[in-house]
Amino acid sequence: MKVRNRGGLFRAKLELPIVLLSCTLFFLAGFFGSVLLSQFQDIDEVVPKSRILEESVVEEKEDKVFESIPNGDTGDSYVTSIPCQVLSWKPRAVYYPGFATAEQCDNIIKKAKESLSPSGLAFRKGETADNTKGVRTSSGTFLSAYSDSTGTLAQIEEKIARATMLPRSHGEAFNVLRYEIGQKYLSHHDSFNPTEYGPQRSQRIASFLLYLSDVEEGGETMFPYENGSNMNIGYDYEKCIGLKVKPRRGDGLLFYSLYPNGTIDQMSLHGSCPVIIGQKWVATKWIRTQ
Ligand SMILES: O=C(O)CCC(=O)C(=O)O
Repeated sequence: MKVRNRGGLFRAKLELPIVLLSCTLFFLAGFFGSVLLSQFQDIDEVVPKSRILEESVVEEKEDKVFESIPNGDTGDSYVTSIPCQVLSWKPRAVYYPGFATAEQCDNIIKKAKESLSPSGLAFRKGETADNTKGVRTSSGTFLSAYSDSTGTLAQIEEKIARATMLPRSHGEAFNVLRYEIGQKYLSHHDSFNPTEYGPQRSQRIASFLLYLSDVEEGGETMFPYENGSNMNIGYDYEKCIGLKVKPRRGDGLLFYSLYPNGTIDQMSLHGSCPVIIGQKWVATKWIRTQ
């Protein structure tokens, strides 16, 4: 009895720490398990599943080498791609990082410097140089591809035609612009509304801007009416608001002024914010219906 009692006491003494230890282990396992689980849930919340899917699809495509198929007389026998980012559907605006090389940008600036003069405007009925002073304060020049012996403008023109699938023959000559500190272009449409400008034989469908320089501060291309914003507030055309695109040397920006049905997209209103620090160079290619 005595022995049994001592053994029982010993077991009783041992049971309590074992129970405590087991409880502690269960608690710790539960605690760390829930912390780990909550971390995975956080990742799911930050990166929605659809985006993860999209990214993996894009990655797969990037790794893949696409095989060409038989081409038509005017097509290519090889597969190419021009990297781009859709910035907006309202207006339709697409960004093309690295569209031109630094050397191509320098060639265009060098050529443009030979013939810069104050930028002009197309006047609405009643507008004159006097009453539109301050609307567009940059300097600029028109350069056609055939006037450029380096071949740079022809290469860029060809690439723009591929990006837009609008033939080179529909493009106006490049309008190369230089904005110095404080210079700007107030918001405007590139298309010409016949009720303001009179009947139009051909209309500007799209504009492709090739940024030829970085700008330290300011000089963004802005779309104040992006996605319908600021349209009903009596927008002050001087104001630099809405979707803003910061110029970066070699990058391109395409936007459409007309809807596919040929009417003017009011949300394509755009302008150049004043340059605050630095200098802005940009080459604009306006593309027309004919
Ligand atoms: O310089 C810019 O960013 C805009 C130029 C522009 O609006 C134009 O050339 O029509």
